[in-house]
Order: sequence, then C-alpha cells, then structure tokens
Amino acid sequence: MIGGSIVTDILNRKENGYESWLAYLPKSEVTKSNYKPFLKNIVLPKKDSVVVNSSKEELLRGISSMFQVELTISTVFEGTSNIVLATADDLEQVDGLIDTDKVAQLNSEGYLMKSVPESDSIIILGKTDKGILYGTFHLLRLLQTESSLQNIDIVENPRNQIRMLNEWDNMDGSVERGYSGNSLFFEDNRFVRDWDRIKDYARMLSSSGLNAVAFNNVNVHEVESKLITPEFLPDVAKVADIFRAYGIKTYLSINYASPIELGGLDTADPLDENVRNWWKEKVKEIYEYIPDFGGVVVKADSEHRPGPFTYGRNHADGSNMLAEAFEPFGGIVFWRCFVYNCLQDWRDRSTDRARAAYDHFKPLDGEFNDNVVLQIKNGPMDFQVREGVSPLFGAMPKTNQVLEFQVAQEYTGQQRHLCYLIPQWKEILDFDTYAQGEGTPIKSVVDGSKFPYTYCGITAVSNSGNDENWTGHTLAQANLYGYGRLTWNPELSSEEITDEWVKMTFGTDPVVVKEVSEMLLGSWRTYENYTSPLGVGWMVNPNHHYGPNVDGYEYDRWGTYHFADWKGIGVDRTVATGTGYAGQYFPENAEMYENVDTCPDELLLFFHHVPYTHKLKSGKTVIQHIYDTHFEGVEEAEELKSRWSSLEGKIPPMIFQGVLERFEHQVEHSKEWRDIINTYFYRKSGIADEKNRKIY
Ligand code: GCV
Repeated sequence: MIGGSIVTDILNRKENGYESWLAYLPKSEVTKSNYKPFLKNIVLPKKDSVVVNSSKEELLRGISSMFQVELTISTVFEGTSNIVLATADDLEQVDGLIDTDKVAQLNSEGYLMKSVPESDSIIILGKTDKGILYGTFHLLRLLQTESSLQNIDIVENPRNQIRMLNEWDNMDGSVERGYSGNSLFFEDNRFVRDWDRIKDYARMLSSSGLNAVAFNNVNVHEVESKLITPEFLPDVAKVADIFRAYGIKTYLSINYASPIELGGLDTADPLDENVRNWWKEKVKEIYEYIPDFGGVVVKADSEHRPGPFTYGRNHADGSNMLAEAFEPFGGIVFWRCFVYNCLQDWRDRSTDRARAAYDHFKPLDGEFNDNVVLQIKNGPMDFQVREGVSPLFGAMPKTNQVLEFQVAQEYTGQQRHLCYLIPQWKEILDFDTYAQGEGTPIKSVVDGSKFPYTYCGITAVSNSGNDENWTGHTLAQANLYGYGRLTWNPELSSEEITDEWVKMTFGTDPVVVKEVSEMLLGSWRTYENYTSPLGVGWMVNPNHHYGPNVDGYEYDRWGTYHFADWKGIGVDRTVATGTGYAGQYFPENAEMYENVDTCPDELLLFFHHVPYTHKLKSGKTVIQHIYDTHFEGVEEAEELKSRWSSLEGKIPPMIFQGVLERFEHQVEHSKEWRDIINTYFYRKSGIADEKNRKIY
C-alpha cells in the first residue's frame, strides 16, 4: 500500500506541475536510440563534495526518467559511453581531449562541455564543483530539448556574479505579494517540516543558474527579526545546508532596528559605538552557525520600516555600519534603494516618487564600503507593467549595484493572468544608459564590465509558494525559469529561453512548442493593452493591487499618479515644466524623454501630461489608443484561451484544466479592465470612440 501511494504521488507530481521543467519526460524509442550510446556510466571527479553528489543524483534521476537507463558509476575514465564529471584537479583524466587554454577561461562557476565522439563520451569540466553542477544541468537540458550531443564544444561562464532571489516569506506562513499558496520555508511562526520540498526548490533554482537566496521578507516583522538569534539560527543553517549542495548561498533580510528589538539598546544609530559593537557580535554569532553565510538584505526608511534617517544619518552611514560587521567574514550587505516617503502629498509638483531613489543615493556615490551593494528596482516606481528604467543604473560608478526585478506578478496579473516577463526584462537589460557613451546597456552595468564593482548582478522577488505547481499559474513557472537563464546569460533571446522551457516542461511536440511559445511571448503586450495605458501605470485597487481602479492606489489619494482631468492625462516629469525627473538620465536619454516628440509612445504618459487629442507616433490620438488597445487586449485574451483549449489532450489533464480555468478568469477580468478604463476616460474626456463600440 505504501509503495502504491508513493507511485501515485510521483505520477501526480508529473501531472500537476510539481516536477516543473525538471519533469524529465520519457523519450520516444527513436530519440532514445540516438542518445543511448552516450548513456552508460558516470565518471566522478577525484574530490567528492555535496555539490558533486547533487550533480550525480540529478544525472541518475534525469537519465533514468527520460531513457529508463540506470547509469553506473566509476572514478576512472576508460572505455566508451562515459559522462565525465571533472574539475581542474582532474585534468589528467581528460588529457589531450580538452583544450587547456579553455580551462583557464573558466571562472569559479564556469564549465566546459566537450563531446568525444570516438568514445561516445561527454566531458563536463568545471573550474570547481559548482561548474560541474551547472554543466550537469546544461547536459540534461540538451537531452530534454533533444539537442545534438555530437559536436559539443562549449565554454560557459555566468555573465552575472550575483544571481539571486528574494523570497518575501513571513514566518506565519504567508507570503507578501505571494500568489501561489503559502511559504515554502515557514508555517505557524517556525520552519516548515517539509525539507524535501526546499531541496526540490533548490534543484529548480540551481538548474536555471541561480546562486543566492534571501528567504524571508524584506519587511521584517517581530518574529522574523529573531531569525538571527539562536532560537532560529539552527534552522537557518539547515536551509543553508540544503542550498549549499546546489551551489546556492543563503542570505537573510534583517530588521534595521534589531539592536533595539533584540539587543535591548535604546538606539539603532549607526554611528553609536554600542550599536556597532552589537552588530559585530551578532554577525560573529551568525557565522558560528553558517560559516559561508552570504549576508543580509536591508529595507530601511521605506514604507514604515526603520532606518538611519531616524537618527539624522544617511544610507551610507547605515549600510557601512553593517558592512563593517560583515567584512571579516566575506559577507555582503544588500541595501535597497526603494526609499521614498509613501505618505507624501504628491500634489506638490516639486516632489515626485520617481525621483526619490536617485535623489537619495546618487549624491552618496563613493561613500559606500566595498561589501555594500545597492539593490535597485528596475524602474523608479514599482514594477509596473511599463515604466521608465531607473536612472540610477550607471549613475554611481563607484558603488556596487544589483538590479532588482519582480518575478512575482504583483502588478502584472498576480499569476492569474498570463504575463510572461522575459521580453520586458530583455528590454530593460538592453536599455542603453549612455553612462559611458553609447553602448552602456544596463546589462553591462550590472555585470560589472563597465565599472570596477566588487559585487554586482541581478536579484528578483520570487513568484513561488507551496501550491503543488509552485507558481499558481503553471505557465508562470516560465518566468522563474527564464529569470534564472537570463541572469546567467542576458544575451539569450526571449525565444531561446521560451523554447527551452516549453520543451522541458511539456515535451517536444511541435504544435505544443509553437502554440505555448507564441502565447507566452505575446502575453506581456496583451496584459499591457487592457490595463494601464502608455506607461502611466497604477490604476489598481488599493492594498492588494488586483483589478482595475483608476484612482485606487493607496498612496495616491489625489489622482496624482496619472493627473487625469477632462482635458488630458499623464505626469509631467520634464525638466522644463514638470518634476525634473527626466533630467536624472544621461543627456541622450534625458533629451529623448524631455521632448514630447521624441519620447517613445509607450512611455508618453510616464513623462508628459498631454491632451486626450494628442497624436501618437502611431497616428492615433491618445484617447483612441486607450479605447483601441483595451478592445484589442480583450480579443487577445480570448485568443489565448482558445489557443490553450486547442491543446487539450497534449498537456497533462490536471495542468490543462488548471491553466484553462485561469484563462477563463483572465478573459472575464480583462473585460472588467476594458470597461472600467474605457468608461472612466470616456466620461472624463467626453470624446466618443471613433469606432462607435459600446463604452458605458
Ligand atoms: C515587500 C511594494 C509592495 C510591497 C513591498 C515593497 C518593497 O510597495 O507592494 O509589498 O514590500 O514594494 O519592494 O519593499
């Protein structure tokens, strides 16, 4: 009976999305015969480690599931049909078969992969065991996507040093902005009992290329503050053990006021000697439990969180104080730049939320310690479906930076709507900042190739939870996978990443690959079409941020996030007549945005207040654009639903049904968006739809 239930469990897991892109779907007989010559034995490196063990386990699991072959294990490379796992210490095993110059090109996470056709073997050689792990996942991906193994000669290094996820998990088990169940880490103010699930999560993250996780919410409340105390550090260490085996470092978000809340001090002033010493002792204690602890993430002076402003200090004072405590242990302090006064009266045009991060941080360039990294959201507002990019990228050459994305779909459909964000992230990474003249895209700032940063890379708010399929909407798994892949290599195209994900998750049936890929790739534009127009953003219900409400956003009591009146709409952020935000960019971009004629249509209302009759470059008026895109968006949502319906029988039934239900909701909800937005602007402007469609 027990055996029976395990079998059912595994079947369920394949059927309900739990196995994600690591489902290792069984291959057809023809495919098997192509690959079988390579699949007999694994040769292990001389030096064993937990990471090598994870690589071995994954190969055994993947190959047995796809090919029903049980690999043997050896330590010597001889005969044929070997998958050779090696590090730079094992060069004699592969003598003459690989180009040693290429080994010199590898960084500590890089690997080379080479096929040896004479002996039907594949060599995966990492500079360290981490390279072996990433190379193993690469090999499995080639098998999953049915790519040729014949003439492989690859050298791979991750482009970004830090490739991180921020989980916004609370210890009561809830997840802030979580749309896929509860926390994977906590329940009832303690750690979960299901450590296996954390291991599966680590496998998923590592397979996509990630190497760092901070697993509690950046809003650190009373109980979470205690994560850095002996009450919880043993459990933090357990999570770190699991992650370590997959090449992932563990970080925590901390409460800036911990010296008061945990230490009984009467201040958290960063220049106070007692506070500084308290942190030094605290950090020492953390490292006694977790010797390779990564460091901390800090949200300070933002949305009611404490910070150095309370003591008349700035953010360099606050972060450097922590950085000093972490420095002896090699730890990093991620200091978030999401600092703004949410209670501000935005009617006063001399202030602008979009300006806040730059205004606070730019003047401090050069004042941060080497182990402080500024964490900057991709846009100056807050993960809207469309907004400008943050002008801080490239503006602080002497200060480490990481870019922060949001994989969780807070403002992009909350994982009930399909909104595949890889194309959005590509646009952001490719955006030319002009920080060092033409050709300084954001990706080249955060990968550290333009400025001598000690630490840099990309982080993101995770979209996973304890729903069976991890992400609520099964197709939202593609955002998590794609985030990792893009972070590893920002040069990958959206199409390549999508193709991989679909094949790994649903198999290689060309109809499924074509349909699902096209659906994913167009879905961001569709979502934008029926929600907030032309970069103006927001227009959501207060607090939970789901569904249309033009004047709803809780920090906008005066309609000042769009300034819509009977004549026009948009926020004037020009230097000439507005908030001056446009002037925070380097001159080429500043000029482009300043001028209404050169400002791209999709960001027009982010930078300019214009009459509804203003003509866009497309030739349409703003008001007609609003009407048209909202009607089109609904039609596109309907098409998504019918394309998905056409795949019945080709997708596991449970996943098919779950996704279909979400599309049914998306269609209805897109109509609500269309009607509320169109009606609002029809009534404000009094201008009729040229096409005479029904607007109430
Ligand atoms: C974790 C937005 C979200 C908050 C989030 C905050 C942040 O305001 O709505 O839930 O808090 O961003 O990034 O800190």
